[in-house]
Amino acid sequence: MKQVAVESTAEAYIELLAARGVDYFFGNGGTDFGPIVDAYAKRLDQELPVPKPVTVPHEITAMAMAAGYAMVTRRPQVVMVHTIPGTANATGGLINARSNNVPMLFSAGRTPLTESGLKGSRNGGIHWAQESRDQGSMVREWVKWDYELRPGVDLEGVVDRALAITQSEPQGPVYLSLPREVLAHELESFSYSERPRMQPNVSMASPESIKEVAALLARAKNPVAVTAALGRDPLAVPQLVKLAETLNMPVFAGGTYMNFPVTHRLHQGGMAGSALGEADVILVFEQDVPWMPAMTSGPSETATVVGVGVDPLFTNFPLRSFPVHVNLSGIPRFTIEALVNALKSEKLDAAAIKERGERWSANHDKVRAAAKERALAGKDKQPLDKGWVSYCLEQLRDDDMTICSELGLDMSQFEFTQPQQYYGVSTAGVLGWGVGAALGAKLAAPERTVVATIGDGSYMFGVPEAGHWVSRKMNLPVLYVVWNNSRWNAVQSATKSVYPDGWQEKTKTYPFSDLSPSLDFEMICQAAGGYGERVDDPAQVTAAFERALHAVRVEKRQALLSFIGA
Ligand SMILES: Cc1ncc(C[n+]2csc(CCOP(=O)(O)OP(=O)(O)O)c2C)c(N)n1
Repeated sequence: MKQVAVESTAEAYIELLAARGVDYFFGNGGTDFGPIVDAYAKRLDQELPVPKPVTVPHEITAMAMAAGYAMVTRRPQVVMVHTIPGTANATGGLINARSNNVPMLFSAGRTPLTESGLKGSRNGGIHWAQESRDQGSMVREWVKWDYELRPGVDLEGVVDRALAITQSEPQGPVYLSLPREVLAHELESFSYSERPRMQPNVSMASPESIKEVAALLARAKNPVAVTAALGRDPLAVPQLVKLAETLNMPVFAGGTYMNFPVTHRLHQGGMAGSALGEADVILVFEQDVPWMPAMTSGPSETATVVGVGVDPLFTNFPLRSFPVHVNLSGIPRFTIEALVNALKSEKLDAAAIKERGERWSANHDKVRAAAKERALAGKDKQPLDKGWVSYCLEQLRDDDMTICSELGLDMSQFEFTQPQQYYGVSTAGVLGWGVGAALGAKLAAPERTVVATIGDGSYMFGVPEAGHWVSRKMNLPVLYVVWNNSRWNAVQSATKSVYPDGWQEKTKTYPFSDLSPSLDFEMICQAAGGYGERVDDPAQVTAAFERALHAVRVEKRQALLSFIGA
């Protein structure tokens, strides 16, 4: 046991978070924060251990920063917001974190429990109306666990449990509400065990099911792998490469993480589409929507679909009818490694594997050539072509660049090879993630060049002033690439998909998706001391990227390029 002098439960909480290895405390406070603020003031003054405090002027940004940081480091950070208002503003970020399986200790103050009599009791007009009968109910659907801290004696167990649960697979945020009197409770010392009381759950697929799938794969004529989020665990990626190479199995990998090197001869682009119809075994690695039932016929009746992931049933989804004929639930890196080993005892058909490899390698070359062709076809277009602008950035990209993508550029133009090179907004798609996620990624890996590629709509959802302020305050030079098409294209195309010959198409009127006239977004970044440029000439795209990269890499200040695009 370690004993330290502390003045309050709030201070004990901060001591414990630091001892448990939490690096950052992203805060957006209110009247509930007094005990936390005071304890931080003391500990910063006395140079006592703390998770570094980061003031974030909007909850959307705070949640996305913690998520971006955790996506890079795989370690949970703390976000604390103000009672019910802060919880309400943060909920979108929480839904993204849940959907992206990002660990996080999300917390909020709670209005003081008592009307008078205790240190921290109510003393503000808001303290009555801000009470929720059950504050956790605001977010319970999106967290794995929630709790309200009672008088501080259980503090250590509660924090250890929160951190262990958020890191157990499938990972996702937990919620802790912290009443002001509980935080303000006066203490003289705090004793805690230096060893965390518990570890996260780890699960593995059974040896029998691994053997069954290895035998299936050995016999398969056309095995196909699809994945959207396997690369959340970077160590799973080389394992999938090994498995794919053993069988010369094609891999369709798009989604929210870098799951399989795009330059690999077995990488076949994003969604599998018609290739599924010919497959006899389909391995679905961490993919919530492996095909679109309304658009593709999907696999044949006789194909076997194998789910590989921490929860191949996606238990949180109310409706999901994709087959999981064989369920290899467990940490995918272990499952894939076990499959590779099990295949060593199977009899493989070397000639068939060789032929398959040649076929898919040729298809890979076609997919890459088609992407390049699409980009070059746009090289003279005005308004700018998304493929062309993306291609130009790809030509300048090095291994040390991280791209956080939220509808800004065309990800099929990028040839990512390592997990740290790409992160995408969750498939739950609560927009407003990109601005903050890029800041979190930069905080996690300051040596990398971090680029956020964001639609103009998504940029505005992300409360950009809050992000630019944090960037300036914390010296986090991120490059923002804003696709300024003066519209919500997603809403327009979704309308068109349901009404291809409808009134929108006939009249070219766009209620609820027209964002014109657009803003001079570059000036918003300039207002925060950053470099900002509007780009509308396709011949200037590369030079503009070079100027902006110079600003973030050499001048060490944030930059924003606003591409006037289609
Ligand atoms: C918080 C939130 N509100 C609304 C939506 C619905 N929505 C999905 S895409 C989109 C438009 C995004 O615009 P932009 O970033 O400019 O990209 P574009 O559609 O032009 O490609 C909207 C409004 C959402 N996903 N999240």
